[in-house]
Parts: sequence; structure tokens; C-alpha cells
Amino acid sequence: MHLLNVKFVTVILLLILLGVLYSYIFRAYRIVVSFEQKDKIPVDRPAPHADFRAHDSSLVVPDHLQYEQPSIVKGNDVVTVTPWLAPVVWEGTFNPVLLDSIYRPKNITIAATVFAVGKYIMFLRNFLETAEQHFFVGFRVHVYVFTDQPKEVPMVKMAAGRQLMVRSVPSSKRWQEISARRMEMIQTLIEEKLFKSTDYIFCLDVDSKFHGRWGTESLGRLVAVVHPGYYRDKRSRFPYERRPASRAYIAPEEGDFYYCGGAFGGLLQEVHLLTKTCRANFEADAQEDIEAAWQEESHLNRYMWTNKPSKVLSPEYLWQDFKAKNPEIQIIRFSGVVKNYAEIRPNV
Ligand code: UD2
Repeated sequence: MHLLNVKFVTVILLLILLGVLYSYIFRAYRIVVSFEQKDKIPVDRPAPHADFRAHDSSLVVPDHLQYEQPSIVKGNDVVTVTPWLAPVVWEGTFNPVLLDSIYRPKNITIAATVFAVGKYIMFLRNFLETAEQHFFVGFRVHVYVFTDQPKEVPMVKMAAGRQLMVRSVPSSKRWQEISARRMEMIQTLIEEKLFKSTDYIFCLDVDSKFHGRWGTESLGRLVAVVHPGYYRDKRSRFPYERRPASRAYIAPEEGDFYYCGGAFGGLLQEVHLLTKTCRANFEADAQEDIEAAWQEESHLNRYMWTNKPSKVLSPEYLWQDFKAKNPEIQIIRFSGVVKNYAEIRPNV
């Protein structure tokens, strides 16, 4: 009897042990299954690591769509968003510490292009020295100088991670050609050199200098700067190309803002498309003996009318030294220096 009891208790204990083992193994199996199922989430339901960026994030508007002219000011107030919901960057609209801390871990490289051909070489030192003080300080910056006088490029001390690259270009007898051919040369630079190494690019005028921060707040897919001379004007008064025969033509009731040819930028691929398009249109016009009123600036404005910039920089990002500061301008970050055109241009 005693022996029977011991056997009975052993069987019960074994059964309990088996039960515990079974439920443990089954639970573990369920965990494995649930992981596998997660990996097999149907394609129309995004997995947790999915890239939510749209494949085509460009903002292309049908040609000749009619709508009310937008403005970046309202009385003495500033407007901080465009009608297509792109931010307009003004002092006070962003936190530089926050933005820098978002972009720093991304380890990005920003290229800047600047042309110093003929007498414009005289502006280069000031441009480079002030860029060191204000342009993407603390980030990896590669400045590409295009010049016909490589030996005259000043040796400016640059911080760690920042580099100056010089590219030789021919001189020209016409300032219009120097200005306009920038699109072609930037396109070629991107294709030949930058595709693998650069994230963002800004294309800037050399006869300018930095006075204040120009940093991560300016980064975007396609970035344009509103020209300081026309942002309170009616669009019919903007100096767009007005001859319908030109590919840069914009009708009096069309256009958003007048953008600067002296500063634009964005993601490398976007600026590549922009320069390629503007170059092709400029050259096709030239075949028909047409040169747009403000050369590449006219083509840039035509491009931005159809391809809306994803970020618009206020005129803080390109002021003109000869202009008094307007009340809405709290800080001038970059501005064109006063120059005597007759003295510095190869032709008048
Ligand atoms: C405006 C634009 C400029 C361009 C031009 C129309 C701004 C502030 N400026 O300025 O970008 O769109 O209209 O063509 O938006 N350059 C030389 N050597 C020369 C002539 C020009 O290197 O002999 C280069 C230089 O980088 C200069 C740029 O081309 O900054 C534009 O020329 P500009 O400054 O004479 O043009 P500007 O003042 O009419």
C-alpha cells in the first residue's frame, strides 16, 4: 500500500512537471510565432521601421494655375508659411539649438558654390572669412570656388571638417555669361564630384558676406530666398522675364515671390534637377537668340513657379548693404556688398 502511494505521487508529480514544461514550451513557441508574424506584416500596413517619406515629395503645380498673390509680410507682421505650406524662415520662428541637435547626428555634408571670375575675385576673402564665422558653424562644409585665377584664391583658415576646393573656369567678356553659366557648372560639379559625398548644396553670390547665423534652419528639399528688393511689390512689377518667346516667361498675373539668383539650394538631387532644367532652358533660349532679362535668375524664378520650394528663406538670408533695414528684418544674415558695376564687370 505504501509502495502504491509513492508510485501514485510520483506519477502526479511527473504529470505536473510535464504540464509546466508543455505550457512553457508552448508560450515560447507563441513568442517566436508572433515575431515571425510581425515580419510578415502585409505590405499595405507599414512596419514599425518603415520609411514614411513619400517617394515623390516634389510640389509641382500645373502650369498657369491662377490664384491670389501670396506675401511674406502682412502690414508690419511677418507671414511664416506659404499657401502651399512651406515654412518661411524668419528670426524667431526656429530654435537653433534644437535644430542643430537634430541634424548633428545625421553627420551631413553641406556644399557651397561660389564664382569669383575676373575682378569679382576681390570679394572672395570677405565671403570666405565671414562664412567661417556664420555659415553652418560646427558642420562639415565643402566650399567650391570657381575662378579663372586659382592662384589668387586667398588662403583662409578653416575649422576642422571644413574644406575649400578650387575649380578653374574660363574668363569671359560678358558678365551675363559668367552669371548664367553657373547653372551648367554647378550641374557638372554635382554629376562629377558631389553625388556620393554631399547631402545639401547652397549656391551663393561672391559679392556678399555673412553677418549672422545661416545654419540648419535653412535645410530643406528645395530652398529659395525671397529677394529683398521686391517683397512688398505686386507680382506684375516683379522683374520676371516678360517675353512669351522665352522659356523663363511668367505672365503679369502669375508668380509667387521674386526669388534671388544669388542664393538657392536644397538637397543635392533637387538642385541637380533645378540646374539641369535652368541650363537646358537657358541654352534653348540662346539657340533662338533670347537671353532672359536676368539670365539664370529669370530661369530660376520660372522653375520655382512650377516647382514650389519646400522652404522659403526670408530676405534676412540675402539683404543688400545699400538698403536701409526694414522694420520686419530683425537680423541680416547674409547681404550683397555695395559695388561699382562699371568698375568690376567686364562689360556694362
Ligand atoms: C543679381 C543676382 C545674381 C544674378 C544676377 C543676374 C542676387 C543678390 N544677385 O545680381 O545672382 O542672378 O542678378 O544675372 O540675387 N560673377 C563673377 N564675375 C563677373 C560677374 C559675375 O564672378 O564678372 C559672378 C559672381 O559670383 C557674382 C555673380 O556672378 O556674385 C552674379 O553677378 P552680379 O553680382 O554682378 O549680379 P547682380 O548684382 O546683378
